[in-house]
Amino acid sequence: MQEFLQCGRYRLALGPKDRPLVMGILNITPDSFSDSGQFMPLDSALDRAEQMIAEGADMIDIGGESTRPGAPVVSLEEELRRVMPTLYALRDCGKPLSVDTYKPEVMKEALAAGADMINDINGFNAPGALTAVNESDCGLCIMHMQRDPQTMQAAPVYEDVVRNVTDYLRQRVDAMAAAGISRARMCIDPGFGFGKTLAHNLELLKNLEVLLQELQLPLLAGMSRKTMIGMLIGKPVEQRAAGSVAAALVAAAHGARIVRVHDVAATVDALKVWQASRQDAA
Ligand code: YH5
Repeated sequence: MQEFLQCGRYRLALGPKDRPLVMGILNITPDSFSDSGQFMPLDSALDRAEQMIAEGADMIDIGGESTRPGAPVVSLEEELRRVMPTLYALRDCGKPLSVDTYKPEVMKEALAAGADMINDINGFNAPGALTAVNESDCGLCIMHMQRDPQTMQAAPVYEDVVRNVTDYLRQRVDAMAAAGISRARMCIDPGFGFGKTLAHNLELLKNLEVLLQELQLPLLAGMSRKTMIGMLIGKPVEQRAAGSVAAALVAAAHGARIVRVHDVAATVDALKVWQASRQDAA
């Protein structure tokens, strides 16, 4: 298993003894800006990013399209209008900047502007996605999704969810390696909530070790505030912080090396306590 992730300007320590890294979520979407239908103004986005960094975020994941189940598709132009100013403004914030996109044109623009990582919920499947990231040395998060954000939660079915997700990720990793992309840049993600029932999500969570064993790549887990947490605790999205922190710890205990979260301060505290209690901690 590789002990670091090549991530643009950064080389992130992800050994088994290192504390898992916290990726703070920065949504630049209308539904993330509480009091109007407008998209988040640049100032609020920068404030939120600075706050997450002060709270201990190890990296920032900038997203311009909501991929919540059934959320509307955003045009290329609109996504660029949301993501690019934020990316330029945060370029020298001292932390690796990830961009959450499945559009090759956004990947190219983001990398030209200095993004350190591309986080693709579609596993770099779009025509042109591999070419878009090939020439750079950015980190790559390869996520599993069944179908697409509009239809994925209709009736997800798997023969064996752990097997199917592992096979999908292996196929993507192999295709990317065949295109000349170094494995040192890759991390994998089972895609919690992306075409999965609660039972599927829990089956994956309990078996992250299988993905790790089979693919030998660092694993990123994103469960923060998702419906699976809501179903387990019976609470609306604004009351899911403690449940989300617990999910992040469980993922870490099962071998996740990066957790993607909204509640950065609470997650960092929890991971510090967990890390100190480990027999083999660095
Ligand atoms: C992920 O798991 N998820 S966007 C619905 C929610 C709350 C949060 C109903 N991008 C992932 O965060 N990238 C997203 O409440 C991601 N892994 C990676 N790598 C969906 C999301 C969310 C959806």
